[in-house]
Parts: sequence; C-alpha cells; structure tokens
Amino acid sequence: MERWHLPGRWISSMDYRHVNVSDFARALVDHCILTWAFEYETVMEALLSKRVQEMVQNGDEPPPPYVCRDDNSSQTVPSALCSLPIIDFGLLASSTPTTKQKEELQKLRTTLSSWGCFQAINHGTSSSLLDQVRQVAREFFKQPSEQKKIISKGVEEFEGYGADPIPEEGQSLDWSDRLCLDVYPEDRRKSSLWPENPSSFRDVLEEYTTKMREATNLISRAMANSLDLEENCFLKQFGEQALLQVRFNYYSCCARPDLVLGLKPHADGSGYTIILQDDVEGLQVHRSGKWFTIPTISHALLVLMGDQMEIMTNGIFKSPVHRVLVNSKRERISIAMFYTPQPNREIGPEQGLVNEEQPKMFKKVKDYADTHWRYYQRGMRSIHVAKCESELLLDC
Ligand SMILES: O=C(O)CCC(=O)C(=O)O
Repeated sequence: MERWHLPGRWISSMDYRHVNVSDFARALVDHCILTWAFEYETVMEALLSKRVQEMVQNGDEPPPPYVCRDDNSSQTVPSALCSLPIIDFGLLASSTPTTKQKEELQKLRTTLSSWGCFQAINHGTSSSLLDQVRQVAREFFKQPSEQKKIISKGVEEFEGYGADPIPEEGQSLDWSDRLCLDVYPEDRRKSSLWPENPSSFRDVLEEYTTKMREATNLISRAMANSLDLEENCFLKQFGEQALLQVRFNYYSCCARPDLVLGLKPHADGSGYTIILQDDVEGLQVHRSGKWFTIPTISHALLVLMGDQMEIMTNGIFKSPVHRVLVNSKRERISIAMFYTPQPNREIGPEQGLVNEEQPKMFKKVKDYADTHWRYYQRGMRSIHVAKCESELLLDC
C-alpha cells in the first residue's frame, strides 16, 4: 500500500476519504515532486557514475542531459580574429617605471575593462614546468577508469575525480571529466585525493602551486598598479589564506560536437582564474553578442577575471562569460587554477575607485563563491546579488 506524506503525518492511500481534500491534493503534489526529484537524482547519479571518457570509449552517442546546444544563431569568431592582448610580465618586473612598463599597464587595464582576460607571458613559471603539468594531467586521464575512480568524488562533493555535483533539473551536463583539488592553504589539502599515478603528479602539482602563488602576487600587484591603486590593495583583500583550487579538465572528443558543450556558459565566482591550455582550441569568451575563440599560445597563461575582481574594482574590470566547445578529432586538456579570497573575509570595491563619477556599484560580500555556486547550478549568474540598489548608490 502506498503512503503519502501529508503535512505533519503519514497516511495510506486507503485513508484519503477521511482527510481534507486540499490536504490530500497537497500531499499528492508533494508526493509527485518527491518521486520526481528522487527519480531525477537517481537517473543523474547513474549517468554521472559513467564518465564521459567511458561513454566515448564505448562509442555511445551523448545521452539527453548532455545535449544542450541551441545557439546556431550566435556567431563564433575564430581564434585568428580574436585580438586578445598579450601582457608581458617581463616588462612589468622592473622597479623603476619605464615608458614600456606604463604602456603595458595601460594595456592591462584596457583589456580587463573590455575582455576581462588576457594572455600572460614571461609570468615567472618555466615552460618546462608548464609542460610537466600538462603531461601529468594527460597521463592521469589516460589511465583505466578503475584506476581513476580510486579517487572519485562523492556526487555532491567538489573535490576528487568525476563531474560537477548534479545540477538543478533542466540544466545540462558538461562533456568533460575533471579532477578538482584544493591546493592552498596546505591544511585544506585532502592528500588521499591526490593521484599517486603518474608517480610525479604530486611533486609537479606541489611545484605548480608554489609558482601559481607567486603568479597571483605578480598579477594582483600589476592590476593594482594599472588602476593607480596602492600595489598590495588586492592582495590585502584576498588575504594571506586566499584559496587556490585546481581543476584538471579533460574534454573527450565527441562524435556530435554540435550538440554538447565541454563547459557550459558561465562567469567565474573566483577572484580570478589562471588557465593553462594545451594546443587544442575550445575556450570561448562572450563579448558584444559573439563568442570569441581564445587562441592557444603554448607557454602563456590565460588570466580571466572572476566576479570578485569585478566587485573589488567597482565594475571596472569585467568578469567575462565563457564556455568550452569540444571537437570530433582531438581531445583537449586544460588546467584551471581558481584564486579566491580567504573564507569568511569581506571584500568590496576599492575606495580609490569610488567617486562621484563612478559611484559605488557593489556592496561588501563575504564567501561570495558559495552564492555563485547556488546560482550556477540553476544556470544563472549571481553578480546582481552583490549590486547596490540604484537608489541607494551613495550609501550602500
Ligand atoms: O578549459 C578551459 O580552457 C577553461 C576551463 C575553465 O574555464 C574552468 O575550468 O572553469
């Protein structure tokens, strides 16, 4: 005999004549929703337990939750026509300002106010280390599934090997497999999730983390200088214990690349993200109604603003919407390092960027990445949550 949950009590389906009709109707709806949600979760869990790489090896077509492309109308601008600026950090290193340095800072400011991202060269991380990072990532994903699944993440967890937690009903799944790890501060590391194969994985990631910490210092200072702010102002907002979280992305080839996305359109909830691409294109940034394909430059790092930098710069730097396409011939690997203010820390627009011409656009926020995630799961942006109401601009 079936049982429905009525507000406050359980009844069997045989008892319905003794209950108020509206209670009964509500119970029926509750029941349908619960069953439906349960079925949805069960189907998604089963689907996600099989990774994209396995589906491809079995020759499967993308199942419906992965099918999401409906943007035939939106234009794509090929990488050859994408004039995303390249910033030479070698020029920014000298302590005495030179004309070239000033020009580079101006370029940095302009690109972050328009594109919200740039390619960094001479960033202080050696080409050989970048090659090693890509190589260990490739070797990790090349292993048999059972080997990778030793460090599987739980369905609702972030860290480990697998896919994102189940999104809300109606949202599509990404055509990619991932390995996500907290890498800094060290006491947040779950070493049991760090791969033991390939054997150099842990050492390479450790070294890369150290270099990425140095890079965040360099980049945060350069961005402050480009806005004529005190050099350490962003670093202070991020805090000593700012988080570094790495995501190794593996985008399998797909027989129907026109139907799926490696990563659905979104803006990042981080402060900013440093992305190492391989030589296969796929990342696109949305600007002026078009998708621009970001060129791959072998030893450059792509630095992409997240919502929290847009907030700290009072809207001057833009947090761009981006996505990843997959292709039918070559798999693709990228390594994204998310740099996020330390937990429990309030961040907000820099005072030096608030004035009569540019009133305060954002409130102070804390743990914004959590809010961002809740919206992301529904396929929505969250930055409006941090916006001052227009009528309260002066005192928000
Ligand atoms: O694969 C890429 O190039 C971008 C990855 C990315 O944006 C992400 O992991 O959030």
